Amino acid sequence: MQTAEAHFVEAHGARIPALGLGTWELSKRVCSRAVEQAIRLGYRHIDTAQIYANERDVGEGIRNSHIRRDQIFVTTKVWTTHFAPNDLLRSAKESLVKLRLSEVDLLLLHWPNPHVPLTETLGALAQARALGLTRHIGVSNFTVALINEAVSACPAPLVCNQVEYHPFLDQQKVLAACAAHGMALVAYSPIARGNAKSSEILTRIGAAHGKSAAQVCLRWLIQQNVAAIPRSSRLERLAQNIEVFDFELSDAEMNEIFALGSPKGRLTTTATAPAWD
Ligand code: 1BO
Repeated sequence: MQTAEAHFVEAHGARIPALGLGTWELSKRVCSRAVEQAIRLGYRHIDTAQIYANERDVGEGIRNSHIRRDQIFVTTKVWTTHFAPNDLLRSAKESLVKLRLSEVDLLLLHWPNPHVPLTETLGALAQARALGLTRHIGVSNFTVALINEAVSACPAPLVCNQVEYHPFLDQQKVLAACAAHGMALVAYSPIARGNAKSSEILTRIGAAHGKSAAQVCLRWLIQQNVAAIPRSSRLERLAQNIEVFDFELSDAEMNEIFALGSPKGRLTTTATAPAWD
């Protein structure tokens, strides 16, 4: 059987494991246990963020798994209130202290912030990379226009844009912009926060492969060369989410799923996103 460890999305020298664990809204023991269990199940990519307030828990989970540091890909993100250059570097160092790591694999700007010049923030992000605080840098929740602006302004390659992406949200323009710049797309909320299971189409396609609607969503993303970071703290769900490398969706099935997407299918609300988004 094919395993998650063998699948990567590559961009500017970064090898991002195609299936990772998202940790948004996980905290304390639930978070550290989910991280530890995920790694034991074969996950090699863990995603956290300063604003999730769980970097300590994520670090503890990684240590408890006893995985070798070079076997695991760790992403964290700088929140928008720390985009002034000195503050960004200070904040990135603070994340490393909380994670108890000497560097992360990927450091992202979590959300665009129109109140701080992007060039300055990107300069500091590139400096974080030059200082060895992170191996790679990227952005999150960037629109096509902002991706183009960021790529021209950044002194170092941006390896990814992490955005909400699932069958009900059409992200083809963002995906095309990332591809045009050699950037990977990393999908958060990839199973639409559990909404996948109420889709008759996803359920039917899954049944044809002996898989769930959620597994179909993940497979659909991976077949687009997108990395997916589903969140779960339940062992059986963690195990199911990684069993997506032993089947293949046909072109007809892929297209049927693409047809479910709408530009209005976003689930991340202004209650969770910064007010200026
Ligand atoms: C506010 C957090 C959104 C996903 O990272």
